[in-house]
Amino acid sequence: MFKTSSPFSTEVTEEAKESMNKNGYFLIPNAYPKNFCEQIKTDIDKVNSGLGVEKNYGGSETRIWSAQKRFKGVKKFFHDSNKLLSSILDQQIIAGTVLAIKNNPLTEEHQKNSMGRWHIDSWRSQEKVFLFLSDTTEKSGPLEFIPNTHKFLFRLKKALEPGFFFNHFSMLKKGIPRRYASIPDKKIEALFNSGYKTKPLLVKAGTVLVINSAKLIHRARPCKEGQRHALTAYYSTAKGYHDYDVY
Ligand SMILES: O=C(O)CCC(=O)C(=O)O
Ligand SMILES: [Fe+2]
Repeated sequence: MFKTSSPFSTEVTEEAKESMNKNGYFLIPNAYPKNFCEQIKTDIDKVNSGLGVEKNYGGSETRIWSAQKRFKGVKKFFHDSNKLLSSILDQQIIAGTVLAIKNNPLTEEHQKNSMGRWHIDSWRSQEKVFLFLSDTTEKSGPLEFIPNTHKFLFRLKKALEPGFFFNHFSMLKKGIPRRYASIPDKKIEALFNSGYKTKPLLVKAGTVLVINSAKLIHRARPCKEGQRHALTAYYSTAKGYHDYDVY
């Protein structure tokens, strides 16, 4: 039923490598066929609780970790993604976990969860490979990021700006090193006013994104209508990070 060959040609892999170095991301449309995505969505919809399953934002977001161990299609994506990223980084690399995520619209009482979502994932290097399983729209809670925020000079300047990366959100858990840094919405508004633009990923199901999510400022836009399913392979995470024995 599934294609066994890799969906990423040598050419695409070379382009991805170049674009990762320059832009911190690369998009690959039509990497997987629709029926491949639909099967994984059906698998995801059957899981609602158990080991390695989280509900967030008032139940509007379901996170299923170690999805490569649960679903056949995700296992294929995991292998393809490992191969792709190993070529991009010129080193053998294996995802620590694959997250399967499902977003439903935020209910009225959870509207506060639409704020405070912009962040970078880590202060260390971190790459992620996404496979979008649903067509995304402005309203279905697409991943969005701000191009050029991965650049060294931008990061240096903002690391020195009070309240940008180092602010009350990111200082909340005293003594525990935060894996990601939240950036206040007001600071993001100021960025937009100074000419930076958001790039919401309005894509067809089957699109793959490679992104350096430790550098590019991003968020999942709050879902207002429709539904969004996606996979994310996590690289360069701490050992055991959201890796569950779900065989
Ligand atoms: O769900 C998404 O599109 C992004 C989520 C995210 O940025 C994260 O989990 O770090
Ligand atoms: Fe993130």
